[in-house]
Amino acid sequence: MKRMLSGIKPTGRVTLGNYIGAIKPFVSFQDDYEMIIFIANLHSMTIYQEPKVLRQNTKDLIALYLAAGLDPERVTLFLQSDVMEHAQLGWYLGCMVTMGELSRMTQYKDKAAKSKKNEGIGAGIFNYPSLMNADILLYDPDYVPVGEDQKQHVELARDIADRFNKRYSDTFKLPEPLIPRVGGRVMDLQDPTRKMSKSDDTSKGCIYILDPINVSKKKIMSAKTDSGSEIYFDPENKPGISNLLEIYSILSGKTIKELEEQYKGMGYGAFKKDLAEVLGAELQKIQDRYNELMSGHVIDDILNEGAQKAQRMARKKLAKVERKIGITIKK
Ligand code: ATP
Ligand code: LTN
Repeated sequence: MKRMLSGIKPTGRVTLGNYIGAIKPFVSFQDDYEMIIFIANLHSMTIYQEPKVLRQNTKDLIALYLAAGLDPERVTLFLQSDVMEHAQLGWYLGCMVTMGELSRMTQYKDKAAKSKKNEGIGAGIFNYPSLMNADILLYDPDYVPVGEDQKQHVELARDIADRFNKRYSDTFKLPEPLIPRVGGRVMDLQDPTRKMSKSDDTSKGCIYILDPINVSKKKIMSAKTDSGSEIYFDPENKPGISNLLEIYSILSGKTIKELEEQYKGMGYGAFKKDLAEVLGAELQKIQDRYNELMSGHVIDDILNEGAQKAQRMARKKLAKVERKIGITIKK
């Protein structure tokens, strides 16, 4: 069975972008792949997190993974901070990447541009890809399913793995990013030229999975659409409606072609109303299951078991790395 690995940061309330671009695909992959999924809480520290809020976001994220259908019997689910090897390998790999490579990462460039002038940019944002490289390379995954915005980081992990293998000897598998063809970049509903992002200041264009259902439906109804009234897929000239078509396609299981056919000759209003209903029904299912999970104690047990499994794999790989690079002096 091929192996997949991915992570999500507990940096804010989980959005429809995270759900469509990451969580929902993970659930569909679990039948055919060995999955390793973690909460990237070390990564969340690159931006200040209110401790109480971080704790809540972390719990929410785990419960949402499970509520969306991830099966802990088949998937290794854990907190990144429970497996110290991530930080340790991150250090070694950070010594193998260049400042130039890190400066070319668009996520760093975007976040640096957005950061407030007088506060400076935390070094964590710059160094972050090294930790992400370690997250990936510790487990030898074949694929790393991520949204479009993370492709560059996975490619860097591949380059660093190759560099290490050539400098020492074959140690890491070269991972491949896996980007959903539809839904890899869900756009903001009010500004469909920007990615829907949980750490943005405005929330009008962003749907949160745990928001009251009627609030999310309203956001769909007031999503910015384009001039003209026809419904067809054309991200360049009709970014608003194309974004809604992608969301609808993923939630309904229908192809974009089928949806274009179904809504031929109909206006934006009817289309949005149906999409709002489909979204509402999916969110309701997730929220019901989430509420059940949050009232029990299963989450702690699942995380303990996940951490133990992940530690076993990570320790083995780190020990191998440390032997190869000469850190270990025992034979
Ligand atoms: P931030 O906005 O704080 O950077 P984020 O939501 O982009 O947060 P993560 O929580 O780490 O960052 O993202 C988890 C996963 O969700 C990643 O695989 C990412 O590519 C995917 N993702 C995030 N936003 C979107 C989006 N708008 N469309 C599709 N996938 C997305
Ligand atoms: N950088 C990612 C989150 C992340 C990740 C990973 C994804 C951290 N480590 C390893 C895949 C594999 C983000 O910002 N969305």
